Amino acid sequence: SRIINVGAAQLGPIAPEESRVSAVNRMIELLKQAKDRGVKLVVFPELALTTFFPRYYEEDISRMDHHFERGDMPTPETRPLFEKAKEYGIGFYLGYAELTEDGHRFNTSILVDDTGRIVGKYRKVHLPGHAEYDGKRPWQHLEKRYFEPGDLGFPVWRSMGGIMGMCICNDRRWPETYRVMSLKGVEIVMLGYNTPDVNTSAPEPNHLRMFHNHLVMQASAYQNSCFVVATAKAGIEDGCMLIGGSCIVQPSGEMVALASTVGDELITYACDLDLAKMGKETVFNFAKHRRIEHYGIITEQ
Ligand code: CDT
Repeated sequence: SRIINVGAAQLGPIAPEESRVSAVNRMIELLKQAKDRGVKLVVFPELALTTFFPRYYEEDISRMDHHFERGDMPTPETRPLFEKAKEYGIGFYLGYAELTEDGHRFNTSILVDDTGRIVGKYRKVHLPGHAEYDGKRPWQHLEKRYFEPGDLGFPVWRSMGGIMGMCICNDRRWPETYRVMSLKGVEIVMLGYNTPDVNTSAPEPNHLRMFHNHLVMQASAYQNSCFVVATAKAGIEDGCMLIGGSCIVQPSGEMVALASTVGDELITYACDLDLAKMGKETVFNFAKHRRIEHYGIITEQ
């Protein structure tokens, strides 16, 4: 067996006026808990340093730039998180808004290994929501306004004894996300999310938000024989409720850890990566069983 102790470090709401320093201190507190529980890899949420700002409209998108990180990680405000994680020997996934030197904006996550080295970067591919102000919604979901679709694809990285992949929030609803990574052998898919408890684009009972959250990740973990470690930013942010439900799913599709609050909370599980290998060598042995001659339409317009 190849066991890696993994944590999903859920964050409660981050108010619009809350500083990055405060958000980082909250994450460091969760890291301390992770260390006490023998965790080696922690997943933090999407856009973990700020409030979920795509709910606000600005005509001039540069007026949102204070929510973005410029230049290389770690920034001065995030450096204490990197240092603490390195001291504890814990790797982590961190989501943040990225503004590149040449002016591109992405919804990004990075993977930092247990020695403090940044081993991977991912930029969100499936941006949900809309680009223009929508007066019919109680609040906006303007990811298509503030971010460009990710340009890095779905890489995987050999790190910390496993094959690691990342995606972000809405990506988890798309089977291609997992399949592309699992074709590269992914064993742990990490993701952070900010999911409002109301679907403002169509009438839908609120309870379906949590159902769909777990449905897609459990089905995808099974169909791709991988672990999924999913971490919410949860609770009421400036009047907008974000679902919790952070969880760890094993390759059988079973949920093996589940958050019980909508606040700062660490959940953990000892993931045996050989469980992922088993599925990849049997039912989901892609080389043996896929019938790609029938799949062509998937990559056509
Ligand atoms: N952050 C994010 O991607 N949230 C979406 C909300 C979908 S409704 C616009 C999600 O998939 O949870």
